[in-house]
Amino acid sequence: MADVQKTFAQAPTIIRREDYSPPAWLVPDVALDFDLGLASTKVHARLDVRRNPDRADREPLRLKGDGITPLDVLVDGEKVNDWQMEDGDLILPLPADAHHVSITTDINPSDNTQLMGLFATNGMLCTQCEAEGFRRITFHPDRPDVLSRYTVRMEGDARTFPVLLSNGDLVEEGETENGRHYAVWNDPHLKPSYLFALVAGDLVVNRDHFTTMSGRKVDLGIFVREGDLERTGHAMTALKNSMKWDEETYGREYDLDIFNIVAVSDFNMGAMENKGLNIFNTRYILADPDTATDNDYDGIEGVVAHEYFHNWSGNRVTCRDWFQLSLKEGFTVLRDQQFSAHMGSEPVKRIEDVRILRAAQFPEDGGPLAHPIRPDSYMEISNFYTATIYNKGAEVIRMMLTMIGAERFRQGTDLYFDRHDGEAATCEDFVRAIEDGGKTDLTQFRRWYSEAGTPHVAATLSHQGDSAVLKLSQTKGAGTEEPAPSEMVIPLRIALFDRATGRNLREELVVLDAPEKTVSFDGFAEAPVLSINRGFSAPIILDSRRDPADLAFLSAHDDDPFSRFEAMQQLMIDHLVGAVSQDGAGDSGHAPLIVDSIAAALDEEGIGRAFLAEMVQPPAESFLGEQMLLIDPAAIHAERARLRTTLATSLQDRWQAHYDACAAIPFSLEPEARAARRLQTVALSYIAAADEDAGADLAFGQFEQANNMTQRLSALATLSHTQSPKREAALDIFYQRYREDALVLDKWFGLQALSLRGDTMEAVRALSQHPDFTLKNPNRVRSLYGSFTANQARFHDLSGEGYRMLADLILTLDGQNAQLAARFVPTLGRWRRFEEQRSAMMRAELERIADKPDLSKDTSEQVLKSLGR
Ligand code: B3K
Ligand code: ZN
Repeated sequence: MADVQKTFAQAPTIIRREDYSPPAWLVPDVALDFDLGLASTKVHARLDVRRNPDRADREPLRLKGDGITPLDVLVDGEKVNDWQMEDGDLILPLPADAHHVSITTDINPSDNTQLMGLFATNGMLCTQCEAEGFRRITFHPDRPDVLSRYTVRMEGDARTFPVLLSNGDLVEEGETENGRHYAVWNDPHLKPSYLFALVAGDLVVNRDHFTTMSGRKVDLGIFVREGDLERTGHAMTALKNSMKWDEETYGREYDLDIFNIVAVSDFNMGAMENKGLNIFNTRYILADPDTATDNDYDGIEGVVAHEYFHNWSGNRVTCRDWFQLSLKEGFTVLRDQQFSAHMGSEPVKRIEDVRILRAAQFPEDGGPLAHPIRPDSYMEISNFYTATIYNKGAEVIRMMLTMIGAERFRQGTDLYFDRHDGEAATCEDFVRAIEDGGKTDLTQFRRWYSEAGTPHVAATLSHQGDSAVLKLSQTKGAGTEEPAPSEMVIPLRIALFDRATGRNLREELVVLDAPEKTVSFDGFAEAPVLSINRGFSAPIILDSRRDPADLAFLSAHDDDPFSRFEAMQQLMIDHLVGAVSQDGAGDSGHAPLIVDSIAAALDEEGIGRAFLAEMVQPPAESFLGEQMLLIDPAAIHAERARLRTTLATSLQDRWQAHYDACAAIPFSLEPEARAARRLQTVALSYIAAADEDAGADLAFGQFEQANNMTQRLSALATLSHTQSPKREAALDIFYQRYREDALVLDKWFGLQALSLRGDTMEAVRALSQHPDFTLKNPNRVRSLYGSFTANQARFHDLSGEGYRMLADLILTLDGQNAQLAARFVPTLGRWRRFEEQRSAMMRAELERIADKPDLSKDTSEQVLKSLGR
């Protein structure tokens, strides 16, 4: 009996999309009063509650709570005692249709290691409420379809908390007694509780302003800790550029007089789009050339834009329930991708986006945690902030754009924003607005919202008489025992090239919307070369057997840069997959063709350096693994390294020439200089692959002379893989120089965990005991263990030590930061894809985690699903 009860108590409740019903009570107004303290904050919440006229039943008021107890409860000003607690929630019977409910709670922000709700970080207070953190502050329906107007008063010690911020406009501030002060903020916009934010602390501010398209002046502020102000310029520029771009591209104007950003160092995610008060991980705000790489600059620009764009896609139009998460996240990712492409290089940005999709989303979609972009059920919503919801969600909306064109898409989004402004909407509302505004029919296209899994498309081009005939077919569940015909709507941009001249003869959008389709192109006396899924027009896996000579041709002649890159990648994939499956007999592959094609690209006049840097790198080991039925990480690593060595030695002079040309360009943040650094990094790694000692010498020289973090770090990364004595020297110099700078120290941890040296496992274990390592800071945890799990060759060591170390980490973290702990589970969750020995060890570690009593809901869900329970 005891066991049955235990199992019952442990099995987390499953929340289902089909069970949605509108809220029983609405809360048009919320007034919050905070008496601030790091160890004790008293929260007095006054909720104006009304029965929802759409609901006929007379439910009591149920307010969600998580780990809080009410100190007192008042209804219409009178203390009441007839409330009950159930699973942490407060249930209050209410006689009439409208009441004022006041509740006081007392919380300890310093004890809040989950970093959800109100928590203390570096002597300041800040909040994170999405998805269900508000209920850790006070009792509330805490669901995104309950929208309220918020007034927030906070009071606290003026020296500890000189800055007091919340959403909306500052309406009053002043001093009280005993060195205390207060501020009152009012947000005129209706918002769900997950967008509530409060910050109190000792911060300095970079102030600027932006004039909107209708001529309104908006005060902008980026709040950081003393000493960090100098590093906020890039984020501010990114913010202003985002505001302008959203006006020009989507017609969206900012709607308050103030837009503030606060940067904090302990944060579970990248940033949070709270209305008028975005809270950021410092990592996505702080940058200067001495401490941030070019990639960091791009990350900041993209995340600042993403959070800003949420003001419309997320805040003005929010989600009805959490199953609709992709409504705001998928659309906002698409918007930030478009913005970054506009600010930088469009093809290079597309290559990066596809790399991320393939590295993070494809494995998820093919594994035990696969879910549609609009899931049907969940146990813990925090587990659904996934690459599927975000990145595949963006791809699905991008396909709509591809099919109807920019103008009609804009008419669709205009209608969406008009129709649903101030509402909590659904994915279905979005699709309908695109249909109505964009004058199109997306009936069948909607399958992308309900089906998980990456569709596989097979394409063959044959030549008959004067026609080129393209045969397409699609399947789902490839790699499983029963691949089945599929009926997704798949827009494929194609082009046909003349083999003799390299000219693009025909370009078209072919929409595959049946299990099979044949399209004929007339007027081709000779068989053309097919370029397909150009620009990655659909998030699919192309199964076609491509002639290596055709791929080499496209890598040189395709006029879509993405497709050139793709052809080169495919050539390398075919070679490496063949080499791995032939068990080391990879010489029979396409290595000579790859060498020639890359040589040609390296010699090509006018090819962009940033693009070239992408083009010449083999696909990631994780993505190569995806192409195989059973993954053998050691074999993949060995073959990939072999190809790299071949490229390195056969093209040694060219790498050196490019290296020298790039290194000669003085530092600036201009695109040409950045592109040169990107290529220089790749060239350096090839130089070291051909000759480790020469590479280490060159890298050490670069390390010593560098006047910026990009070159310093790429040199250190190259050194980190070597046995050179200069490696330790450089790591030590770097550590001494940056030991006080948390974000740079994260790089130092991460780079050692990514080292390909045979002793990396021991190094990671030693680093976990380093005085600067802490499990309390999510960035630091990710920098060491996130990097190590990405190090396919070393993490998947046959000893199984890597798996044990990861499981130990998850078990330790689970009690203190469940969200962070659960994020590490999917790595082990891939166990079924690995060869027998590794697979068994990974599974055993999952079992060990599952056996822990009191496992968090977050980790349980991921572990149970990974084990197929
Ligand atoms: N909406 C937040 C993510 C919240 C994650 C909660 N576990 C950041 C973003 O996507 O913009
Ligand atoms: Zn987002």
